[in-house]
Amino acid sequence: MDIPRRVEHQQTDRGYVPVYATGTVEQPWASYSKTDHDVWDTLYRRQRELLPAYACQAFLDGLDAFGMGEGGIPRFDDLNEVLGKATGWRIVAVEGLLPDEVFFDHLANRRFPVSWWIRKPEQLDYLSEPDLFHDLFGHVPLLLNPVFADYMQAYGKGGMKAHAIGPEALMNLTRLYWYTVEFGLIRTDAGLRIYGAGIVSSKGESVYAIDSAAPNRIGFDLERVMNTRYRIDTYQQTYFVIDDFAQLFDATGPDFTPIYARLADSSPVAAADVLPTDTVYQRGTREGFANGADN
Ligand code: HBI
Ligand code: FE
Repeated sequence: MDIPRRVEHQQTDRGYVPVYATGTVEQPWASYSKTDHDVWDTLYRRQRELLPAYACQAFLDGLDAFGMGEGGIPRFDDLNEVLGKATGWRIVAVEGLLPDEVFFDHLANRRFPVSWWIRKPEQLDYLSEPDLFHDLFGHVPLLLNPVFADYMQAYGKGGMKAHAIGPEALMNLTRLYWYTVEFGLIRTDAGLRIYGAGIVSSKGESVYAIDSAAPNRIGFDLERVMNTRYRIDTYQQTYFVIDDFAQLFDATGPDFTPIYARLADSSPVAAADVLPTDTVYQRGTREGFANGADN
């Protein structure tokens, strides 16, 4: 892909630094190279083969409803036809990670930002920021599920409020996103399954999150999740398990302000810890856990 990612220059205390533009763009579909399409096909095929045994049915149904596996990078306009009719959500193409308040405003208005560029072949198994495959394959299929789609909008509205309250509230809310939308597990009759985008878009973590004896798997509790630190550089040390998407949506019902106030007085829980009050599906062996700072 030879299209440059748009940057703007921002005045900061370190001087005039380039930052990626935060506005939406048109998906430059005609400019994708054969390599770009091949990267999509490789990643899609690999995950589509693996996930029936690991992902929840709602994710698999969403993937098939979009027909994302027809070959080559899907056109956002085609997907928006399906998405708009189903839950009123729309994909918007962006340069990459957005400032929190810009991101929350998109979610609050049923717009999901998807990076328009896709990783290089040499980045197949890891890249440091969300690309088109992570955002489109990982996040968009579940937006066809009405309850999850409502949760994502409620989350965005909560984000706008948290942003107005301050950084501690924002941290609590970012942890909620991390342990649900990105790395969440859900109970099913067939056992625990994945719904988090960060897991389903990763071959290694899809298997690890369900099969490994190393991580904890703990029942979802809103305040426990908001108060738990996380790792951004390794597989998760703890996964939180919801009973169903309604539990997530219901959790966004109450006003979070008193919760933020309570959490401000308590120290956060380390990513690897298990509390006596936890509903424990698995107390992990912690084998292979890297030491070092949780986020
Ligand atoms: N921006 N484009 C994009 N995609 C994200 O997933 C994203 C973001 N900005 C902020 C962010 N996620 C996290 O801070 C969430 O926890 C809100
Ligand atoms: Fe993501």
